[in-house]
Amino acid sequence: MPPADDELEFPPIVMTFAASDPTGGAGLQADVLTLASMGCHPLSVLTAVTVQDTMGVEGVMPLEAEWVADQARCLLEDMPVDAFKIGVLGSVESIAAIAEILSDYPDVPLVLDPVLASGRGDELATDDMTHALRELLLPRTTILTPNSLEARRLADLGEDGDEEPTLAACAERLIEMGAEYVLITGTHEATTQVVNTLYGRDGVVRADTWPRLPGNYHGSGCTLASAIAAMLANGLELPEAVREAQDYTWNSLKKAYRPGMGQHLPDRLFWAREDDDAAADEAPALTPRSSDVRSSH
Ligand code: PXL
Repeated sequence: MPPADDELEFPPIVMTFAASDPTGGAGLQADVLTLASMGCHPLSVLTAVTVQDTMGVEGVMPLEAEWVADQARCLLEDMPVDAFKIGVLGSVESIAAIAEILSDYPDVPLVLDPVLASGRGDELATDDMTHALRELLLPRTTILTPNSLEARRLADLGEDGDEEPTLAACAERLIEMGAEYVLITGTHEATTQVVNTLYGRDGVVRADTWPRLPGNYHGSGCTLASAIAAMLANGLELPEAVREAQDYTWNSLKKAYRPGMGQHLPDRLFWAREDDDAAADEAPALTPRSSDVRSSH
């Protein structure tokens, strides 16, 4: 019997390797929400479990590398994957196992978000893991998405007198180490606007300036990296994927909410909540819960 039409068509598939963040703000949950919101089917490979709330990380328990590898292999034998995305890695052993798996899929783009610490400063990678990431994953990376602090730490250029290395020098070094493109986000820089710069082998490919938003956000990096993976899986050229993903991320941050006592969480479904008359005719808009309801905490 020929396959039914609905068996022939399905959304692009993105596999994410990430740690669980039970707040739903960052990590695996952020990736799944972003990928689904951008029209992809997410496959999730858990690398570690964290205990955290919107104020900070209380614990991290890496999964055994064998369990990480088995989750990925099992899925990859069953389904075609259009892009990979990597966040928190858990352990040096898991980095090695993931690198080995990726080497079997050389044509599938990889978005590597080098999560070294949470936005609140909790360490999420050891020095050994940073070293393994440089050695084993950078040479296989299509696009690396560090913030400026991560870019400086990963490039490890030292200081020239009192001068910090420029972000352009860090990007150049990271590309020398094997990444095809590096997108350095400027949220941590002391600038009135946020400038995100995409570097390729020939230097700056594009620089996008965004109005700096007032909140303190949890999961913005995961959202951006997943959104890039989603756009690559949808077939966009890399500079265009980066542009679309930044736009999506900025809008999700603009509509972020603060359900707890700590950081704001991006609203990856902002577009579904838009109270626009045309959409209201077709389906009821999702109504946001007023943050005032819980302000007495
Ligand atoms: O935002 C980076 C990040 C990624 N993954 C997990 C996290 C965090 C930050 O806290 O907890 C699981």
